Amino acid sequence: MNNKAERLKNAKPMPQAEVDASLAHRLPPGQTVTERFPILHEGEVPVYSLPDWRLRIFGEVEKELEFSLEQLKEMKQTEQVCDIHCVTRWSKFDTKWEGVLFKDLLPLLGVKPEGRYVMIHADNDYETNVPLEDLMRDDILLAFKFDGQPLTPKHGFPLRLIVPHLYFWKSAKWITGIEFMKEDRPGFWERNGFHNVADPFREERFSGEDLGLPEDLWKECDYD
Ligand SMILES: Nc1nc2c(c(=O)[nH]1)N[C@H]1C(S)=C(S)[C@@H](COP(=O)(O)O)O[C@H]1N2
Ligand SMILES: [Mo]
Repeated sequence: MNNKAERLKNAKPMPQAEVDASLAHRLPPGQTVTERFPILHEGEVPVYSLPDWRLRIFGEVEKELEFSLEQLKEMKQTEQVCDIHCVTRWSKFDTKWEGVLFKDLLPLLGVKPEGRYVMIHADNDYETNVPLEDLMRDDILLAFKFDGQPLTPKHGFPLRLIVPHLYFWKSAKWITGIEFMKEDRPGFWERNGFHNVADPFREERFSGEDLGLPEDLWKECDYD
């Protein structure tokens, strides 16, 4: 099993921070609220030449497509506020994002009826799988901005996905492609000990075995 899943399972319990009773229903089991914004990823923060940046659409589509940043920025931009939940047990309430709703992009993509599963491709060689049905929800965003500002490089500049109802590893930073597939296929963390679905309210952290214990790995990581 991958080290990260192993470390999470073996970590010591951490006391749950107090959360206001009116917000308690928004905090999934085993999570702690943080005001900060931890930075978590594998590998280096990618550096881009923006004129060359493309979002590639491929797999079960009528025709492969590419979108430039300008094309995506010319589309309708939507602002939304949502809660985010990381499998390393931090949750952050009321995060504000802005960008293109996936459901606004989808009609332009010519997806074949059999393309019911999606692999999100990102730098560096990151990938995560989400069923198309999940991405068709009203709150799935290809986000350019966080809190009214362009994404910082560490949080996914120029474009990241936001999938609020699943653990945050599904919200790929630095996205480069959207692949439509006939069959589901596990992404990077999904192949390395993490749950394929990843619903935080059902505590779907790990694949197979029982749930791990609370952990404080994220408290040592970078923030901004
Ligand atoms: N491209 C890419 N996206 C990624 C990751 C990664 O390693 N590479 N890590 C994921 C994980 S595990 C988490 S918790 C969130 C963290 O996002 P943040 O650094 O903005 O908090 O990004 C997700 N998206
Ligand atoms: Mo994560």
